[in-house]
Amino acid sequence: MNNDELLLKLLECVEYGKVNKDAPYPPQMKGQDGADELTRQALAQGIKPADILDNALIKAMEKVGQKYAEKKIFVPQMLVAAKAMNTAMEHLKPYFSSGEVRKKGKFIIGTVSGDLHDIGKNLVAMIVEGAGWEVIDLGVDVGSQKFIQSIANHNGAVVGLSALLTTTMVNMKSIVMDIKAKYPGTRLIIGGAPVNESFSAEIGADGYASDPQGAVSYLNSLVA
Ligand code: B1M
Repeated sequence: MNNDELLLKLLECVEYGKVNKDAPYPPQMKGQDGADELTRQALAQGIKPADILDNALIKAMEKVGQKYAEKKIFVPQMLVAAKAMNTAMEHLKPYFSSGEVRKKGKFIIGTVSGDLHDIGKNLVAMIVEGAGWEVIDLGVDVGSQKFIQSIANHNGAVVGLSALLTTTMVNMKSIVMDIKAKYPGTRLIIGGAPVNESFSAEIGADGYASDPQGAVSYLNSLVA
């Protein structure tokens, strides 16, 4: 398979939730290589990790989101697609997170309360780590207290909040307020599909990034 064919096949595997060769799901792809094998093959073939991410994995998730919005698929299909994406990302992680040894600072990140989406947050964590920051990843469904406890343990850390749902982005406001009340000097950046610059300003966050590179630029500007 040439590079384009391979990326297209990988996109399909993530879109339809084909995790690896042994996975019985989806039935029409039984016995075929899955996201696991094809990501390894793509790397072995010399395709850049950023191209694998942008041209196969993220595109697949966009298709999955589109089909879900059109009610052509439902939550279980989104879940298997996410599983396939996470399997592929495990192979890319070493390329994104092999940052320089000397760390620029600490970055605490979590997906906010009520929200279980972690693919975007994991990508931000990986790429920020690769840019030379120590990352403390608190996971998903993270509320004020967990962030505050982590700030207490990591003095001076910058905090990143991620949200993917319009129903959970509103939780960012109370988290920002609680953190600022306890640690007024803490710098906070938010991101995730439903939020934007003006929402960030409205809730009193210090920054907004639409993608991982934006988060890196914001963080680096603090230590420049
Ligand atoms: Co969910 N889901 N989901 N889902 N899901 C969306 C977000 C949705 C847009 C689908 C749709 O309707 N088209 C929709 C939200 C609608 C809305 O609120 N406007 C939706 C819904 C409705 C739901 C449920 C409510 C469905 C239900 O149960 N009825 C439910 C909620 C569960 C919960 O959280 N409490 C739900 C559940 C799930 C799964 C668990 C099945 C699964 C998540 C699995 C996982 O994450 N481990 C899932 C998935 C996979 C999606 C879609 C298809 C893909 C999300 C994704 O990973 N995108 C999504 C549709 C879509 O996004 N097109 C959808 C790829 C990822 C790389 O992008 O996360 O945007 P993203 O991250 C980007 C940027 O946003 C940015 O950088 C990342 C890389 O570029 N970024 C930051 C993110 N965080 C940042 C932080 C920063 C800076 C940048 O600084 C701190």
